[in-house]
Amino acid sequence: MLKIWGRVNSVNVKKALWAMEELGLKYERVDAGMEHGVVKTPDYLKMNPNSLVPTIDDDGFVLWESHAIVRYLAAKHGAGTLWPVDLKQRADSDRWMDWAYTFQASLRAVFWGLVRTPPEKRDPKAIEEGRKRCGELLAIPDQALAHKPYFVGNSLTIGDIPLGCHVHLWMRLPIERPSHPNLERWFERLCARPAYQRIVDIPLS
Ligand SMILES: N[C@@H](CCC(=O)N[C@@H](CS)C(=O)NCC(=O)O)C(=O)O
Repeated sequence: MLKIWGRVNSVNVKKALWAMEELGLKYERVDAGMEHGVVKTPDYLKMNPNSLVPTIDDDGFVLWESHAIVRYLAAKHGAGTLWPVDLKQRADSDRWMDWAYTFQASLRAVFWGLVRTPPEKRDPKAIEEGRKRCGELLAIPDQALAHKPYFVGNSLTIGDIPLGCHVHLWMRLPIERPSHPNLERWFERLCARPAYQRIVDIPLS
């Protein structure tokens, strides 16, 4: 039985869970991280020495790093759907997976500042700088989505998954956002997917 450790409000756990749900996999989830603890226990550290979530155990095969998990599960269960079989399409989807980290680096200050920091401890300058930089960065995927519904063509692939989770935070934060019409349409498409509704589009916390 596929097992995953991670709290549901973690953006990186969401990537793995969303992929699992899109692939129709049965799994058991164990709450771990932040208030749930677990990640510093000797047993967990044996699986994941980073003390971070997510971690999966697939019949004895233990894996951490959310993007590696998404790639592994998609390659195993989603050839031709989440996992593009064409080499160039897969490289394209890999590129967007990796680019999600570029966006995350700027989004972090905004999300943590507004959602996980009490008002009296917030750093408004860092939040505003992050917000502006995120707005600039998102012009890049907005342009890429000008003539296609998903990053790699006509259907959802691994290329949409990490950014789909980070962009959700961006879209749901109480902030001013510059207009990115293609990206907004892509986000609406994600929001129409039952798996995205169950896993990703939940209240920010
Ligand atoms: N690069 C790692 C980062 C994992 C990570 O930073 N996880 C965060 C949650 S998003 C975490 O474990 N934070 C500590 C905690 O929840 O206790 C991945 O993508 O899996």
